[in-house]
Amino acid sequence: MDREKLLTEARDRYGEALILGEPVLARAVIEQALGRGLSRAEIYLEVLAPSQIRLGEMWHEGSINVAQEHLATTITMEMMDYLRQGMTPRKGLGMRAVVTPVEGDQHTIGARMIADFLAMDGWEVFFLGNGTPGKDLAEFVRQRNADLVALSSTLPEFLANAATAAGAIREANSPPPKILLGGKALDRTTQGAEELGCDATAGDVLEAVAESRRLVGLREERLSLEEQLAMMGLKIKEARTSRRMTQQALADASGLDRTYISLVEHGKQNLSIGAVLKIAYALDVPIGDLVVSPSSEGKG
Ligand code: B12
Repeated sequence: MDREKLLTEARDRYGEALILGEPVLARAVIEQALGRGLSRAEIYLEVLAPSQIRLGEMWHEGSINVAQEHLATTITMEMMDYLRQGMTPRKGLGMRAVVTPVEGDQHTIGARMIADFLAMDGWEVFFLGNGTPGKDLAEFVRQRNADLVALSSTLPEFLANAATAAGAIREANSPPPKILLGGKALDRTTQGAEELGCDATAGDVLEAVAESRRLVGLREERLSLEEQLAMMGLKIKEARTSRRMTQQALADASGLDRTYISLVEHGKQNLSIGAVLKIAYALDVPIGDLVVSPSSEGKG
């Protein structure tokens, strides 16, 4: 079965298991997805994350209640624990990161994902499961001699706590670590990193990893071919879906096969320059937008 179909099937079945509140079924879906060759990172990003977000919509619409949402969130946390155990991190970077939701914010899943992807990237990561008061966080960061603090804020009303934490961290640490801010709250504010006392903001997990590296000066690090293809695949998929194109439409517009596009989007196809050009033209994006690497400049 094609990867896109495998992912869709895993997402649908995992979503059903969450709504039913069936941890055993959820685990079986994830085990089957792994058995069928989907990577742990793909399962994190394309099965667990969208299922949680869908769950939020259902809760918002009132089609599931708070108890069902709590159980489903617990199941996803358990699946993340399970997936994390089998992850093989890259060689150690010699960098330490503290990852935490901001004080008051109980949304921990996004922060946990950032922590896990940083760990996979070779960082030594301390994940503080719950929002920690700024002063205690600053002290912890000092004790651990962290190079980076990644703060996660889902609710905009807690962004002020990110600024407070950043202030406390800077006061207690000389030189201070780099401070990265992310999470859904950023979609609902016009405030930028600087106003919130942080060094940078980032959107998703891949950006978080790239931006973290840039902040601590790991600019020259090269991506492996596998990583570059995975990131390029995600960029292509992002550009295609934002243009509301199906894989078939992109295949037709680029003169490539749909199965080939599917492999590309999942980072499983080593593309020729010609194929990259065809895809860039069909999507009407500059080729440089598709070729990303952690060493490229991020936003400050
Ligand atoms: C699960 C959940 C909860 C759980 C959280 C449990 C837990 N242990 O995490 C509980 C029940 C506690 C909860 C509570 C509330 N919630 Co809630 N919750 C959700 C839900 C369903 C899923 C969140 C989630 O896990 N998403 C999946 C993760 C992977 O996505 P993410 O967090 O956005 O993270 C991604 C990025 O943002 C980014 N990222 C995240 N952190 C960081 C950090 C850095 C440094 C970087 C670079 C990137 C980054 O990377 C991640 C991967 O791409 C969402 C629905 C939704 N649409 O998101 C609502 C949602 C976030 N909640 C919402 C609300 C309103 C609440 C409550 C106020 C409800 C209430 N009336 O009590 C409370 C607030 C409690 C509090 N003080 O925090 C609203 C927020 C609306 C808004 N104003 O923004 C949402 C959107 C639901 C909705 N549609 O209304 N919630």
